[in-house]
Amino acid sequence: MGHASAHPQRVRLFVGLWPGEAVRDEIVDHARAWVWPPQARLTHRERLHLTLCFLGELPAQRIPEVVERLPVRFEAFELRLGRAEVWSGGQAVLRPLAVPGALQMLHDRLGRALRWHAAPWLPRRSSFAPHVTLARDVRAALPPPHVLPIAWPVTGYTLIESDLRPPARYRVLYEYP
Ligand code: 3AM
Repeated sequence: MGHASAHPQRVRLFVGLWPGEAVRDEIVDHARAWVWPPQARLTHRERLHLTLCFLGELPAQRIPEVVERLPVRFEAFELRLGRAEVWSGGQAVLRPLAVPGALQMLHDRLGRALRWHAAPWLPRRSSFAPHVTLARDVRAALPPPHVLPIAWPVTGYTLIESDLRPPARYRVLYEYP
């Protein structure tokens, strides 16, 4: 593909929580307990994540600026993923039973840090609905009647590039702390 063209390369970035292997396995097991309609597109195991802050597209040469803004105060916390929902946009999600204060603060701190220099378009106030997307194009999907909460110890956050060129993939660019 003509990726190295006269146009500056643009990258689609977001900051998120990137589960470890054990948590990925548990989320995949959980997704198997749903009843999916045939058209459902399940999130591949290696793409499972929780978005903290979506930055959108920017020129690749601005990545260092973003990285410079990324370190914010961070306290480890644990999520308990246990709310399975289907959203009206056709997204099946698994959500934490509660939003720990440390998660909300991390979201707010990242928003402030990134809005100033790296991403002035970030909304000043945005409702934060932390979720892991399990599947898309889901009109009628049935979550399991009982969800055994998945404990996810969160020890840091990551800057991720969402490369939409086929085969679409996520690339972890930086990990904090
Ligand atoms: O698809 P999910 O929600 O799991 O949260 C969105 C997405 O994760 C967010 O970035 C993540 C990786 O694509 N996102 C994507 N497009 C967005 C947009 N246009 C967006 N957030 C806000 N506006």
